[in-house]
Amino acid sequence: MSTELGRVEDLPPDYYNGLRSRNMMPLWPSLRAALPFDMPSRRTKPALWRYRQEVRPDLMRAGELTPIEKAERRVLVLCNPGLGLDELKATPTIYIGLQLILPGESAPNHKHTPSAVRFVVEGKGGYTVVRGEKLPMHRGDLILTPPGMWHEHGHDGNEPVVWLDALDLPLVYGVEASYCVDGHKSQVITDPLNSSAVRFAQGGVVPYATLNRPRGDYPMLRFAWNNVRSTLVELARVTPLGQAVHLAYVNPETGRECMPTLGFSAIMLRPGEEVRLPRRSSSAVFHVVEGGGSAAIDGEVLTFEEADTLAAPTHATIVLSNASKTAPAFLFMVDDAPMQRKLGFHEVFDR
Ligand code: GTQ
Repeated sequence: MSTELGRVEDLPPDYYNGLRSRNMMPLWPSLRAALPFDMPSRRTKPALWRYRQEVRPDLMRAGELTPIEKAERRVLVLCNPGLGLDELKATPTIYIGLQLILPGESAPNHKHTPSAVRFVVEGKGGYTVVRGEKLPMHRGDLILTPPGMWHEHGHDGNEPVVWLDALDLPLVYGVEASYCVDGHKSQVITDPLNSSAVRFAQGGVVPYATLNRPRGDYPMLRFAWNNVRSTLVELARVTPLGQAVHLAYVNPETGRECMPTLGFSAIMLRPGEEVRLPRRSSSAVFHVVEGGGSAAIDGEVLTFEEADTLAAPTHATIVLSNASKTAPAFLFMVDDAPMQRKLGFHEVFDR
């Protein structure tokens, strides 16, 4: 098989320009770029956004500069420098924003084609209403707003509330399918008790009626951090050192991923622990819930603290280390493995 393929310069200019004028292109000069051997070409860089020194001050300033009515969603978007800032991408498929809502403010009801989740970073009293269900936002809680589901945010407390938004916006926008519908008015809260989180509070047992009805797509909309954290601590007791203590957020009725394109998981690093994650074809974002340490992403070492956020390209080698010899560290992880699995090309490599 030939490895040196013909170049544009090898073609008569009038032929090449004629092709272009008729909206055609020869494949062979671009074939190796479109389908490189063995490893995709990646523009995404290993990246770190520091919360305390950088993101938080800028976000609080946005709170002073831009009233909520002028923002609808007051969000600073984490943009991967390798992908160009205007693309609003942390990775090729993952959008990450940090959203601020101040006491008394609300973000109006709408729905859209991209999938979204919220992961709460700081502040008490925030809530999101999804499908008429009022979902409290405590630090570390994961809240789902599936595609096409009405959602709005509010605030009953008296301090700034910040959460991380993760959306598959780059993917949905990329296929020219991204749009939003304005709800014009607030939802009626039909479920003030957040009953979907109550029903599935304990893994392994589900409400009996679940067995007699078709699988609902999104039976559980909020995953409380205190449950996830305590489950990680228990899982750590039965996981060999050096192997990742890693939990996936799933649909409790199916045991499969809880959203269509993006995957969500939580990792505990035991005191002093270093773990090499299996290398995977999916891209990922990490958000530090508790503790500090470092991430070596394709060999680039990034030092993280609580509430920092990191991005890793597809196919990256990732080694996570806990800097503390006495305290655990906890990370929330977003990846695009569900999309890759559905498209049939997700891979986990031996090394
Ligand atoms: O809160 O509904 O960061 O619609 C981007 C788009 C948040 C939201 C974002 C959104 C939202």
